[in-house]
Amino acid sequence: MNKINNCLINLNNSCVPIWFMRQAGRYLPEFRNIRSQNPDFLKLCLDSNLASEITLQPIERFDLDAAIIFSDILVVPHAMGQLIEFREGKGPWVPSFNLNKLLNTEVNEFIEKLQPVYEAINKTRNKLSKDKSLIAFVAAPWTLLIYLLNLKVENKLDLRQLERHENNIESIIKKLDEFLKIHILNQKKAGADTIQIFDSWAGLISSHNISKYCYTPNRSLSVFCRQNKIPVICFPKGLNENLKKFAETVKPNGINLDYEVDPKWVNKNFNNLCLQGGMKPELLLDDEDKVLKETDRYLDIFKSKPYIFNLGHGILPQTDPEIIKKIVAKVRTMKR
Ligand code: 1CP
Repeated sequence: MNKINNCLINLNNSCVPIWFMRQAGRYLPEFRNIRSQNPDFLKLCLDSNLASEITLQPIERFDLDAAIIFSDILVVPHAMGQLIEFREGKGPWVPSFNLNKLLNTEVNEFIEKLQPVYEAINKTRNKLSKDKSLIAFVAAPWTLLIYLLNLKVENKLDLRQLERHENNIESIIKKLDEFLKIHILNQKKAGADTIQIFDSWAGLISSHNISKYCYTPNRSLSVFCRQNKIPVICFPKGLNENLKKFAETVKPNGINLDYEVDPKWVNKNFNNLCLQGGMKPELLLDDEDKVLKETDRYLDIFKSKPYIFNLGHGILPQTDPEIIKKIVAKVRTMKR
C-alpha cells in the first residue's frame, strides 16, 4: 500500500508523506510552456496525453508521494451540458446556466465526455511508481453551485442570487450527487488510488444552511467512497470551529486543514482520522527561514498523529519552485 493510503486507511504515523494542492499548476515553467501553446484550458484538461504529462511534472521535479490528476472541478458541469468559460486571471464563469440540460443529463453521454480524464488517469497510473498515490478529485455540490449559479461576488455570497435560485437548489444538488458519484467511481476504475473532495467555498454558507449545503452532500460522497473502498480526503475550506462537526458528520478518512484553523486546536480535538495540510500558501512567498520554521511547526504539532504534509490551499502562481524543493527536503528529514 502506498504511504498516503497507509496514513488514510491504517492511520499509520510512521512517516509524513507529502504532496501539494495545485502542485501541477501555474507556478511551474514546464507547465506554463505547455499552457502557452494550449489557449483553451478545458481542451487541455481533456487531452489525455498532455494532462498525464502535466500530472507527472511535479513528481519528476520534487519526487512527491502523490500525483494529483491534472483536470478541473468544472469538467463535471461541462459534461452535464453547461457552457464553462475560463477567463484569464479571473477564474471560471458560467454565462448561461441551463437547468433543463443539467437535470436531464444522460449517464452515457456524461461518461463519454469525461473519457479523456479516465484515459489520462490510466496513462498516469501506468507511469507512476507503485509507492505513489494517484489522487483524483471532485468538488462538493455547494462549490459547484457557486460557479453554476454565480453565487459569489468578490469572495462574498450574493444572497439575492441564492434566493433567486432557492427552489431549484435541492434538485440540482441531488443530480450533482448522482453524477459526482459516477465520476468518482470511474476515476477509481481508471486507476486513481485516493479521492479528494474540494468544498473550497464551504466558508460562505450561513450556519443556518450548513447541514443542508455542506455536511449532508459531503457525507453522501464520503459514505459512497468508503462503501467502494476508496480512501477519501475532504477539504471544506473556511469552516473554522464547524470543522469538528463536519469531521464527526462526514467521517472521511482524512481532512485537509485550511490555513485559518488553529493546528493546535485541531491536534487536541481531532482523533481517529488522518490530518493533511494547513500551512498558508502566501507564506511560501516569504523568506526561506520563515517557511522552513513554519514547516517545522506543523510537523511538530502533528508529530504523534497520522499526518500528510500539504498546504492550507493551493500553491500560488508566484511561488518559486525552489522553495517547494526545500520544504520537501525538510519533511523528508522527519524521523518518527
Ligand atoms: O489559466 C490557467 O492556466 C488555468 C488555471 C487552472 C488550473 C491549473 C484552473 C482554472 N484549474 C486548474 C487545475 C486544477 N484545478 C487542479 C489540477 C491539479 C493540481 O492541483 O495541480 C485542481 C485540483 C483544481 C481544483 C479546483 N478548480 C478547485 C478546488 C481547489 C481550490 O483551489 O480551491 C477550484 C475552486 C477550481 C475552480 C478553478 N479553476 C480554475 C481556477 C483559476 C479556479 C479557481 C477560481 C476561483 O478562485 O474562483
